[in-house]
Amino acid sequence: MAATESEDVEKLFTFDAAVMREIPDSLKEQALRSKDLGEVDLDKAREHQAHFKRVMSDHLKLDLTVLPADENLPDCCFVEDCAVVVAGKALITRPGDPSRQPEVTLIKRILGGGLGQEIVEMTEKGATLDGGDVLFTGKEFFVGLSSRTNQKGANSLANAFPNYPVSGVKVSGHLHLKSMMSMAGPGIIAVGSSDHAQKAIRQIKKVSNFDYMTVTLPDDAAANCVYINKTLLHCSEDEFPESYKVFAEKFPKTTRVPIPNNELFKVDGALTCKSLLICKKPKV
Ligand code: CIR
Repeated sequence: MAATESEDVEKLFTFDAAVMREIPDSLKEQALRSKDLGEVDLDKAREHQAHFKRVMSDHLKLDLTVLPADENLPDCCFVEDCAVVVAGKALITRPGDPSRQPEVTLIKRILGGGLGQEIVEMTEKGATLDGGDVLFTGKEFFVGLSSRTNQKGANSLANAFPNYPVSGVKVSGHLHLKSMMSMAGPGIIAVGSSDHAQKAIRQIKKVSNFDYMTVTLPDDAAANCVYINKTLLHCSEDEFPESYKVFAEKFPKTTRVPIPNNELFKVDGALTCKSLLICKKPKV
């Protein structure tokens, strides 16, 4: 990548604000989940959420908006699924599970209000899209075609962001595309080692318009990390010791912050799903 080109991509991973949402009590019994991984300890989940908020505001110095929980929306703390935000524009999604669709109302109000984002809505009938299926590399989008996101949803994304190529990737074995991969830096995709994850990354390599480096993690869940303001937020050593080692070895010079997440993981919550990252003053 030429120097200016890589600086432009870096700018797209640079943020000055974030939106999160508190965890409702109803999450424990009613949040959607793909398998039974045991009961969620709400106190611990909220401790983890508080830790993440501190990383966002104190460490990363983001202007953090924390929305109140809504007991009627048990999955409302997974804000990533409600919008795709790039360089001042926010596509408000239609989440694939109907129980989650009302979550977008407040997210739209906040993004289009004080956070000053240009709002685009999904108008195509039958289109569904979860933010957890959207992998933005800074140069193009890959969209997981999953139980939550369909081709029409991918088309809506392409219409909203016409400057970037959009390619669909079939998701198997996981809720979302980003349940098994994510950006670990500009041009670097962290990916899990399961057959499902490897199948997905092979599809990406076939259809991508640019070259990417991949870092393979022993655990698919650990391949969901967040690269923001030159800092890599990733799994904790307790939860995924082998994957933690890989992050330490492959990113020796990057500031890394481990994030505990084992309670929300029981209801398919990954690290990326906890926040929407915003640039109030985009420079690209
Ligand atoms: C759901 O099934 O919709 C929630 N329990 C978890 C959503 C997690 N979203 C994400 O990682 N982007």
